[in-house]
Amino acid sequence: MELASWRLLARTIKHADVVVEVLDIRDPMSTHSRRLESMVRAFGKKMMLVLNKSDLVPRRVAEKWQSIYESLGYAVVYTSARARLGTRILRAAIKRAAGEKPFTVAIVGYPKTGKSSIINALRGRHGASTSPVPGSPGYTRHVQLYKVEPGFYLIDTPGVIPVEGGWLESVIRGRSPEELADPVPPALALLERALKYNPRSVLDAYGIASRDPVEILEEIARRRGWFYRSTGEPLIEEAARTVIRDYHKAKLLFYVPPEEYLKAKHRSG
Ligand SMILES: Nc1nc2c(ncn2[C@@H]2O[C@H](COP(=O)(O)OP(=O)(O)OP(=O)(O)O)[C@@H](O)[C@H]2O)c(=O)[nH]1
Ligand SMILES: [Mg+2]
Repeated sequence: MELASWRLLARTIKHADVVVEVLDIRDPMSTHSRRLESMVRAFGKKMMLVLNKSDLVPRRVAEKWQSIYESLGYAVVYTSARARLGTRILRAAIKRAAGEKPFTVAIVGYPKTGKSSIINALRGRHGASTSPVPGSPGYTRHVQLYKVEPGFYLIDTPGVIPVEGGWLESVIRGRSPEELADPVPPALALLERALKYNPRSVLDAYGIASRDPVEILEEIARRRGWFYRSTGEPLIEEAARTVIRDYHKAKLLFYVPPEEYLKAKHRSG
């Protein structure tokens, strides 16, 4: 399954002139794929980063992340597809990176980073029409080309990077709670992270003042009337799935400050 996904991603990249990787600005380091990057490099394609969901962080944080990635040599833009912020800048940056028309751009990234929203935002104002990719037998069926403007095409495929990594990482990378054998450990880790980076996050999301992740899950379950029928204990698995979903929906709101990158860099020398 995962292998097939990487293969599909490779084929998407092969068809593109520019590859745009969409990261979640709440945690860009965890939603940045090294493996994707080496694939893009191997195909000799140009690459850009988009830090999306910038409406969820203060502006200075968005700017700091942008300057960090710029200092690492990336072409990078921050956007909010939801608030339609930065999409004009993104369109211009893609054109700069792509050079001469016609060109084709693949929008890729981990699940739920906002790829489709960005495609819509990029196309929106132009009322673009769709047309299938000409040629390339066997592949044509899966690919849709969207026209942003004449000579500027977007490839819409499942440009989804297969989710790998540990359980906390995989949740931050968009893995749905339904796909997890046990949602409790990642939910506990997520709550810990939320309390660390935004001490008010749990209070704001649930009105719960506790700072103990297990207690928080129990309290969420209790308040919603979720109990094990056999023992009457709070059904924390259901609460855990709720917490994970709420991070994805940004109801449980926190972000990793850019200073963490500088610390991680320091640690790794
Ligand atoms: N706050 C905020 N939410 C966003 C933004 N862009 C997308 N979202 C939300 O994030 C969720 C995922 O957005 P999609 O555009 O479907 O993301 P995707 O990357 O195409 O998702 P998959 O196709 O499932 O991989 C949706 O609930 C969007 O409303 C943004 O800029 N800000
Ligand atoms: Mg999508």
